Amino acid sequence: MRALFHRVWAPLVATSALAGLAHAEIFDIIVGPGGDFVFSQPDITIEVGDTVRWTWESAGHNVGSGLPGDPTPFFLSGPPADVGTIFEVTFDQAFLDANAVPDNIYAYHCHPHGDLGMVGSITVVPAPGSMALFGVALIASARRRRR
Ligand SMILES: [Cu+2]
Repeated sequence: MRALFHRVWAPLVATSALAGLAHAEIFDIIVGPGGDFVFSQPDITIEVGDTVRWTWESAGHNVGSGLPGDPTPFFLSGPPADVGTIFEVTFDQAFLDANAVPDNIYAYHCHPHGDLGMVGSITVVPAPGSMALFGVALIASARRRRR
């Protein structure tokens, strides 16, 4: 019975972990909507593993991490670009580890228009499923050790 339990549990935990990864979302931000010097939803909160996708609705903008006049090297779309440009950043654990900032808050701005208020921020929080899965894995391994 116990052997059966563990034969069932291990694949279940592995499958759940994969399902968690598949839940990563894409958050869309419009760059320069209506020709205004703004981002459509400048300050957003996402979960680890999610992707932010900026799409240019007007020309002459870019997206770079950091504050106006104080850029950081974490991400940069390139020079100011044309309508239809798309720039994506995936804020997975590897990105967070390589580009650590306090509270996982990534400020960003448009270089030409940052001083005009074309700024935003991405706050990255843990995916709720990740801790639950961690708990399940701990319980499974504890039971295994007790055999
Ligand atoms: Cu701009």
